[in-house]
This record gives sequence, C-alpha cells and structure tokens, in this order.
Amino acid sequence: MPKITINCKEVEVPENYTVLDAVKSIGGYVPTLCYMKLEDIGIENRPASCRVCMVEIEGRRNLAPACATPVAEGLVVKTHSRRAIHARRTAVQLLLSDHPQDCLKCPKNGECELQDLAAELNIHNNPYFGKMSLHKKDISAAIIRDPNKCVMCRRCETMCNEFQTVGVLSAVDRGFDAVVKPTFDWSLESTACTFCGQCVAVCPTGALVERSYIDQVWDVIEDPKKHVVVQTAPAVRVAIGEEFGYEPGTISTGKLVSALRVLGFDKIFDTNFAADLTIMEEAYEFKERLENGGYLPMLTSCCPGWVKFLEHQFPELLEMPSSAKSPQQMFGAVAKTYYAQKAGIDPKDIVVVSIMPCLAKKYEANREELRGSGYQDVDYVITTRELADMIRESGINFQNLPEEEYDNPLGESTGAADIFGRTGGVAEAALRTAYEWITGEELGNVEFEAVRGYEGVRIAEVGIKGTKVKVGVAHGLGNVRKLLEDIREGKTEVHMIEVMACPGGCVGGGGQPYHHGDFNIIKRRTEAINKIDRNKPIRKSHENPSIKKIYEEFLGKPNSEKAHHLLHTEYFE
Ligand code: HC0
Ligand code: SF4
Repeated sequence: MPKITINCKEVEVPENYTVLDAVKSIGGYVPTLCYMKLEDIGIENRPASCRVCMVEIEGRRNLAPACATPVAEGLVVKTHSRRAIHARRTAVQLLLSDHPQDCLKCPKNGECELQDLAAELNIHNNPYFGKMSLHKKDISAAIIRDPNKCVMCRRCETMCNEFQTVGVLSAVDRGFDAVVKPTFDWSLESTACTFCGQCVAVCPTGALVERSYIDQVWDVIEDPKKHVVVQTAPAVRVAIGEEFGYEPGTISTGKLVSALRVLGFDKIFDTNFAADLTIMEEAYEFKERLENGGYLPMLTSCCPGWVKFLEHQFPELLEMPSSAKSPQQMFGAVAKTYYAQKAGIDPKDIVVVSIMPCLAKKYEANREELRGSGYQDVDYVITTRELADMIRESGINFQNLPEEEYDNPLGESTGAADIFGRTGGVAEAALRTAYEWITGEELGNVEFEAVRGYEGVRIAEVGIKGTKVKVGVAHGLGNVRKLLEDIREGKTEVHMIEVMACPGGCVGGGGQPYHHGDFNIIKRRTEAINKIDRNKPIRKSHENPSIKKIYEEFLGKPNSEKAHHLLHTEYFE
C-alpha cells in the first residue's frame, strides 16, 4: 500500500485510491461539485470537469483534481494551499460567470451546492463575465428543467444513463452553450423519461427541480367549499425529520400527522392503508396466476417510474405486471367513493392531496386512465421537500409538535404496508399474505431476509405448499433491465418480481430531502422503516381491521367487479 503525506500527515492507503479517497479516509475535506459516489449502488460520477477539488502536489508544476488523481508512493499533498484555494475560487467564479444570478428566487435557494461553494470560498465579487446563453425551460407535470442553471457536472446524466439506463440526458453543444439536456432539445414529456427524479435528486443547482404544487394545495385548503384529504406515503415519515434538524432515520409519523392538521387539511389519512389494500388485490392476483397457470412472473406495479419504463422499453411484456393500481391511486379511488359515501360528502368537493417521496407520482396522478372514481382520483402530489417548505412557511415548530394519530376509516395500516417504502418491501408484504392464503397455514417468521438488502438484483426462494416460489427484487431501472433481459432469454426463471425505480426504493425517492450523495442516509431511513414494521402489532395486510371492513362494507372481495373497476388498471405502449 502506498504511503502518502496529506497536510503533513503520513498515511498508508490502498493503491486503487484517488487523492480524494485518501483525504476522506483520514477525515479530511476537499470541496467537490461534479464528483459523486454512491458506492452501495455502484455509481460514480467523476468527469473532473468542475476543477473545484484542485489540490497542490509537491514537485508538480500543475495543481491536480483530487477526484481523478491516483495515489502513488511518496505523494505529498496540500489540500488548502493558497494556490489551491485561489484555483478553486477561480473555477467557481468562472462557473458563476454564465450562471443566472437569481439565487433569491431560485427553487434551490438554500440547498444549492454552487451557492454553498461561493459562500465557502468567500466569493464576494467576480471579475469574469461569460456569455449568458438563453436555453428554454422545460416544464412537465413532475420536473422543471432550467438548462441555464446547468453547470455540466454530468451527475444527472450518470443517474439517467448508467443507473436507470433510460438515456434521455446527454451533454450537447460547446463552450458557454454546453448543457446537459435531451436530444434535439425535446421536452422530457416527449422522451422516454420515467420521471423517476433521480436526476433531480443529484443535481447540485436549480437546473433540475420538482414542479411544485404548493400554491394549488394552499388554494384548496383555503376554499371553504372543498373537503381536502391528505395521504402520506410510507417513506415520508422516516425522512421529513431531516428537514427539521433530526438525524436521518428518525421516525416522525406522529409529528407529521399533527403538522398536516395544523396546516388545515380536513382529514389526515395514510397511503399505508392503501398499501394494505394493494396487497389484498396483488396477492389475490398472484395466487390466481400461480394456481391457474396464469402469466408469470407477475411484476409489481406500484412504482410509476417503473411502469413508464416498462411501457417504453418492454412493450411486449405489458401482460406481466399486476393490474393492481398503486397504493397512491387506490387511495384516491376509495377516498372519492367509499369515504365520500361514509362521510356523506359529494365526491366533486373532495380534493385528494398526496405527500410522496417521489416525482413520478406527480406524473402518475395525471394519467388519463386513473379516474376510477369518476373524477381525477388524486388531485395534487407534493413531495416530502415541498411539505417541509409548507411547514416552514407556516411558522410551525416541527420539533415541538405533539405526536398525533391518523384519521379513520383510511388511516389504519399494518407493518406490511410500512415496508413498501424500501426495496424488497412490496414483495415481502405480498409473500406474507400469499403464503397464508395459499397454504392456509399461519406464517411463523414474517421477515423474509432473503429479499432484503441493497444488491441491485436479489433472487430468493420461498417454499409455499410444495412449490418453490422464486421472487426477484430489483431497485434501479438498469438492474431490472438486466433481470428482464435474462428472463426473456430464459436464463432466469422467477414467479414474482418487485421493482422500485429509485436507489433503496422509495426511501431514496427523487422528492426526499437531498442526500447529497450520501447513501448512508438512505440506509438509515430503511432501518427506520424496518423498525416501524417490527413494532406494529399487526404485520400482515389481510389482518388489518379497516381493510376487512372496506371489503365487508363496500368492495366485496378482492377482484370483485367493484374492486376491479376501482383498484385495477391497464398499461399502454
Ligand atoms: Fe412509495 Fe408506494 S411505496 S411507491 O415508494 O407501492 O412514492 O413511500 O407511496 O403508491 O404505499 C412512493 C413510498 C408510495 C405507492 C405505497 C407503493
Ligand atoms: Fe432520466 Fe429519471 Fe431524470 Fe427522467 S427523471 S431524465 S428518467 S433520471
């Protein structure tokens, strides 16, 4: 192992390290901008294009980018020599020279890494003036792209092309005109973009942000004629606390509920109730397909980014996914029918708002066919980050909020619903129910360890009544692409596949508090989800009393005519 010296300290490091790795290994710091490493999912973005991580290496004429310089025996590195600091400052001043100066009204204000660097490097003036190119903004239902704010770090491109293998973003043009965008300057809506939001999750500036619906949500809350119900996705409760000073993985369910009440929503319901409902429909469909020679493998269908990916990339496999709608959409459909009836409210006056960790949910809510209630089932989707903005704007002290409970009849859920928020959870929840329905026996240990973890593709075998049921789990669309190709070529055989588009599942969704490239944050949210499940008195969806009630009072049985109409959907090429 080579010995090197960093800021007068001698260290021994593995030979495949870069100078940046070495600095980090001793707890040191060099600022970066384009560099990003999500080790657990095998992603590294290292174009060395921003030149922010320049360091001085003794005996070398030129400064070197720490992220792209391999270590070598005897290297003597100074991370913060005056020359290095000056070079970093110049690099950031050059980036700012053609960057819009509207920080005060930029949606990324306060979260922008370029802004942070300008502050850290004490940039109070800029002698450089670049050519301000004028690129057109692209606004979709989920994402706003402002290429004028692109700093060519290429992080979005790495997520879209390498992790998701969607490939709609690439660098175009030269010099001041160079930006990352879709070919021919197409809008994202006219491409195969899945709206997974992973480009947004890693963009350091305001070039890629979610489309906000905060104003529309305030308008309906303030409209006395509207009855506004809100649902919260499984992964929101383990991440929202980060916006208010809590450690990642802090469980904030009770405070989340009381914040929503203070904001003025009429009923605080839970997507988790609908996740249990999804399992009823999905496990029933799986049992049917398994026992009656139906189409296998059955793919889960609750991640809208994944559904759109499948529609674009594998149109010949549209029979594979379960026809069950996602929990978000099942919730909307029952809120405007079952709940409307029970509460005696005209569904036209009910507004359904979702709090989601996801940007594709914004797109999903707008899909034309998702109107089983006779109205748009889900009206507005806001992200965990947008909700945090609403809470801050309202002067609510989140840490001081009491812990409150969800409302009924759409607020009760089991541990099986909680684990939907992390990779492997939907498969595990489905197995908990399918096992008992198929065998007629009680499941002892409800935790299916083999489908847990962070491997991109995991395949587990579960014995159900003499049949070895093989379950595949993939997170990240590139991983599912590999799995589906193997299945198509007959290399792998499985009965059920769970897919989540985002790293780690919804806990790593594009609408969560920014993780700034730290995958540990996603892991801690996952652990929190598992803890909620472990502490729930009921951990199987079919045992949820409110679920039993909705079938007794309203739906009949899984896949009844009414259930089929309200809770199932179809897919399009
Ligand atoms: Fe998810 Fe969902 S688990 S996709 O990640 O299935 O967004 O959290 O709400 O709908 O329940 C997201 C999270 C959901 C849905 C659920 C599913
Ligand atoms: Fe690519 Fe996802 Fe971004 Fe669309 S939302 S451009 S698919 S990373």
